[in-house]
Amino acid sequence: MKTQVLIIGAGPSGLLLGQLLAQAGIDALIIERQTPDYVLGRIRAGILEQVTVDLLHEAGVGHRLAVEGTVHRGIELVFSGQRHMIDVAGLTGGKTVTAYGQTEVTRDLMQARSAAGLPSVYGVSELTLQDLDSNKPWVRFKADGQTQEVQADFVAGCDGFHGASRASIPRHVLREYERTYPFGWLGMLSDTPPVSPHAIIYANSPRGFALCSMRSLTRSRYYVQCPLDDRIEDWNDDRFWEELRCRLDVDTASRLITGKSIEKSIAPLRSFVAEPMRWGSLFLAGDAAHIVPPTGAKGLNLAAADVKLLASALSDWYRLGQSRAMDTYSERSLRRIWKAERFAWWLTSLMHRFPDTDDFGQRMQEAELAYLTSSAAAATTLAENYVGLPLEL
Ligand code: RFL
Ligand code: PHB
Repeated sequence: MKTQVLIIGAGPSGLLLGQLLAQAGIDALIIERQTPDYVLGRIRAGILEQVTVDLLHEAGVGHRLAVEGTVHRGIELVFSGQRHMIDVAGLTGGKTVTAYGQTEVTRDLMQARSAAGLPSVYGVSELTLQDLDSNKPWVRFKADGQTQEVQADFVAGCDGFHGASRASIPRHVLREYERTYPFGWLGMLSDTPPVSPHAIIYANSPRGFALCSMRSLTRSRYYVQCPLDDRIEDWNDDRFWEELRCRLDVDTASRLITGKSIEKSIAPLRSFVAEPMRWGSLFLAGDAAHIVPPTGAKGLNLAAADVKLLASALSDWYRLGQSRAMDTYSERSLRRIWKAERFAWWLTSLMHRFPDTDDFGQRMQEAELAYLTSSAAAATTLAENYVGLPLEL
């Protein structure tokens, strides 16, 4: 079998790339290890930058987002037992973020793909990537018990942090930068009205970080920082709600509406960048190339930005025969990625309790938060990073 662009992974990166390439008249085949239901069952990101919202509209998958997404003009920071609003829109000339779950973005993209009759193969295994350093790369995989081979002009590695694409780049070519954090996030989803429907709440407390987010006006998403070796079984719903309450200011805690959880999961936190993002005919995008701790809500947004640059680079190649945008893809993407890495690392460091955070460390975090919420200059640096830096820097 042959295709122009073989996309590995049907997460948000792979699906959005497939959609943008289809609009540009470029053939693409998506192969995915899991089933569609499994992909849709992973509860992950919830906050979309304006750049991502615009891109989803441009890709023709913005109808439901426009109706069901909740626009947030600010965020709230809780520290020293008090809640403070950061007027993100006011500080960035009107830019906002939108609460709309990654599962919904994925569902919209999957539906657009199947409605257009575009090809995807789910449930692939034993994937190997071949001749990536030539202009005739090909892959072999198993699907429905049959071994298949596909040749392509280009391969897009959209297969996430644990995928096969990055692992196919020789060690001497790839440079990896990594930091792991000594705690995780315990996330819980519940069909209860969000405690703060108009702004995400980020809380710093001596007991650790907490986050109040939402998926809709009737579905909440909350997180608490937890030790990495905690297990889900250690956290029944009552313990979760109690811990969350303890980390919030009294007013927010008193307004919290609790209920039965419908999902709970523990995620480790990691910062990671792989350079370069291109090797021969292989291009990496999204979590395959970089990971940020979720504190800045940047992961999915960075993935969307990579895909935008990659789709337009591939379109320049097929439409105009120009390779310049492809040749500079890695460098241009990485410029923005490193800035987002810095922001996510900084906000993570500011908001969490580390094993070596002593009383002095706690007061330093609180002093920085007090500065952030009282200085327009400081608040602006937070706001402009939170809504997302311009696509091309
Ligand atoms: P994904 O979503 O991991 O998709 C990769 C896909 O590739 C498949 N795959 C393979 N397919 C074929 N062959 C193989 N060998 C394969 N190996 C893997 C996988 O099955 C999968 O379907 O990567 P992608 O598309 O790059 O998307 C990235 C985002 O998922 C990720 O960055 C965000 O979820 C991060 N994130 C957040 N990002 C935000 O922008 N805003 C947020 O509010 C936000 N919150 C979060 C988050 C991530 C979290 N966790 C669990 C890590 C909150 C959490 C808790
Ligand atoms: C979420 O809604 O899942 C969410 C929101 C903000 C973050 C991370 C996750 O920073």
